[in-house]
Amino acid sequence: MGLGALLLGAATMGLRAAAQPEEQVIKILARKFTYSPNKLTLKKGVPVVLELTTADILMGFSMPDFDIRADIIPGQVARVRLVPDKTGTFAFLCDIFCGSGHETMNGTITVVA
Ligand SMILES: [Cu+2]
Repeated sequence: MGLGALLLGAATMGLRAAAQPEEQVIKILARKFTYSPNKLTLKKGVPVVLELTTADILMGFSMPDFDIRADIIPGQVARVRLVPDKTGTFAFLCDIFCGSGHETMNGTITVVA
């Protein structure tokens, strides 16, 4: 969290904006009934932006352990910022019923120190 807060603070103040490392963007494509990728590894305290898109119908993205969720609307990009503040392996899942197979639509994010 410390490093993330520092970076964010500097970026907010506009200090040497060009020299700031850009936040890592991770694209996740949802489709019946999978996410691709469905396994990610992140570093604790390092912010990332998840760019969520769907290849077919409306999907959800829910990660209760980090209190984030989004609708993934066809034709749009849903952006979710995440700063993992704890280590472990955490599940994400589709929380909008999308058909037979919806129940198995999930993945994990592993956060390492
Ligand atoms: Cu679903």
